[in-house]
Amino acid sequence: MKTLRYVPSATLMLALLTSAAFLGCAAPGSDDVVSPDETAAAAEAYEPEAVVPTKAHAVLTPIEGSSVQAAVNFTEVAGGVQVNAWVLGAEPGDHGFHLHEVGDCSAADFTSAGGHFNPTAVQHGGPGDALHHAGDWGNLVVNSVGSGALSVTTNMLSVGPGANSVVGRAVILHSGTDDLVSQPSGDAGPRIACGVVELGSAPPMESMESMESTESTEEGSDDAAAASADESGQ
Ligand SMILES: [Cu+2]
Repeated sequence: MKTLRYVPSATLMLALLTSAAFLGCAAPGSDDVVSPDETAAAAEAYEPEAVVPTKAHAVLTPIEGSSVQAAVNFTEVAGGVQVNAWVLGAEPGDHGFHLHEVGDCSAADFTSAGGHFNPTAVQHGGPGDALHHAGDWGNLVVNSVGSGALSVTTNMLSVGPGANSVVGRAVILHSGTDDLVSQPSGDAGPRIACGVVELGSAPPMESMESMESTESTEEGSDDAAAASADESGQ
């Protein structure tokens, strides 16, 4: 009789131990979830053995008085990072669009984001120029109804940790055109929207679908942006 009584107890104990082991294994996976508050310091918080993230995004906040909307997705691809951006409610024309060094959009004029992200300490230029800042994406072309898109693939940025990581930096949309020549920032005028880059994908938007089908390289970015603008109803 004693043996029969102990068998169920042993089984129960084994089940409990198994559950504990399972929970113990599952716990580290929760480290993959990073809250928005944690992303600012995320670039330095990664451990070498951690899983390297492949997607990041920024949702831009407009300057006071503006209703412009914009977002950017960053995706690790072979040879670099693909940058896909869209904008709605902007003035028609070419708008300078860059990755800036500091992930801080707290200033009313967004100057808190600092200058262009330029880890290689070279001159400003267009994304297809031999020399340009890692954060030089040229211009986001906005059509007559205020929407536009940009797609750039660059080997000067990463989503994962490192000196070129986009995480914790800021995306800036300018009111004017980046002439791709003037130093240090293309004379692109005031900053009209700013967003800090965080891990994960941006919230899904209708305009994302047309952009995801757009493939381009640094050299072809202007054509791709114009094509995307045309597709969206220019
Ligand atoms: Cu800029």
